[in-house]
Amino acid sequence: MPVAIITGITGQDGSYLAELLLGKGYQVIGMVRRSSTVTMERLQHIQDDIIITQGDLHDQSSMVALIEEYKPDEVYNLAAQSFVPTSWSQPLLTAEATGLGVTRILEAIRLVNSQIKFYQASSSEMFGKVVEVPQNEDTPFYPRSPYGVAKLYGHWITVNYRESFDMFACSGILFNHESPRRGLEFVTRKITNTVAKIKMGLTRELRLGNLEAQRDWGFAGDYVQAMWMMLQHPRAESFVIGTGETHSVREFCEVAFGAVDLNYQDYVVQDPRFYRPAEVDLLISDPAKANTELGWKNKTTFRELVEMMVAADLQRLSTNPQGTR
Ligand code: NAP
Ligand code: F7E
Repeated sequence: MPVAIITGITGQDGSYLAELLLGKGYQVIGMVRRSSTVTMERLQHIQDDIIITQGDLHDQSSMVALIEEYKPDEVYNLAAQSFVPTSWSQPLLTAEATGLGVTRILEAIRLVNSQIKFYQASSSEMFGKVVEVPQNEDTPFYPRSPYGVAKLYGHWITVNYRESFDMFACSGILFNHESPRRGLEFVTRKITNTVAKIKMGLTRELRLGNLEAQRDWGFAGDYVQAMWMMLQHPRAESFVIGTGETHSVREFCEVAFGAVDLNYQDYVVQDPRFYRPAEVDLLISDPAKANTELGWKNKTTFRELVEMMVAADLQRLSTNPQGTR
């Protein structure tokens, strides 16, 4: 039975990846940081099938102990401080966790068993103020937030350990991916959750920042398959994963409100509190390499994604108004 460790298993992607790997017959070990409350909401349905163990990206020895104890075949590093606005208010924490945390786990692998395959969750935020449209594996980087800068460090240290120590270390440069399990502060889920609340008469407006920002949004369930495919590929490389389409926040609102027969213009209020010190205006992927070399294809359309998220929020609010999923 292959063994996989997932850091960040309590997050959106961690829960989908755990489901995928269990379905493929893996023993799944999830690293979670110590917390005073339970953060297992996304894992309730598979909690009995996985092993949960404590560890923290800030703590080198917990990483070494984890690798020594569970002897994994594969390690997926999904843990990070992942919310871009927080990276301006907590830039050093972001650098420590999202950046240096990658070196800590790579070092643990190198010291214990350098044959273990490693996946790093890199991000389209590294392209930032894009110098090329669309963005592929060879597009130069220009990050626009402390988060993007930290991810860029994580990406390059992954490439460097691959080249320095011949480790099977992959960097997946994933464009935005969403789902009904997306955290409530990210714009897609903020929109679909508020649309559902408005439809049910629980609130009357949706306050947002920049409506013109454009993103390449896909479905997280499709993207975790690409993570696994990268580690089954004959060579460790970097891959761009995205849909190849871009849509604005305004367009997301239009489709989300439209899904419940409402007009977004009647409810959306622009609020300067949600503008960023530096914005990423346009992201659009060129996933040709993943399509041909991995055989990975995006399956969910933009409209299907938005409608799936609105439907899930309506369903959740009608049965469990306090829960987040
Ligand atoms: P997410 O929902 O925010 O999950 C982040 C995970 O990291 C959570 O499990 C969190 O644990 C954990 N974590 C945070 N700090 C930690 C620490 N110091 N030690 C151990 N664990 C820690 O993120 P996601 O959307 O699933 O994304 C997964 C990864 O892909 C992240 O690295 C993100 O930056 C990257 N990424 C995401 C996207 C996207 O569009 N979703 C695109 C490109 C790259 P708690 O539950 O305890 O908070
Ligand atoms: O913002 C605009 C905002 O916070 C998307 C993370 O998973 O994907 C994510 O980063 C856009 C931005 O995601 C609001 O200005 C407008 O242009 O949903 P987001 P993100 O910053 O793109 C990348 C790939 C990651 O790697 C990250 O971990 O939407 N926007 N109004 C807003 N954004 C938020 N959050 N809230 C608003 O009210």
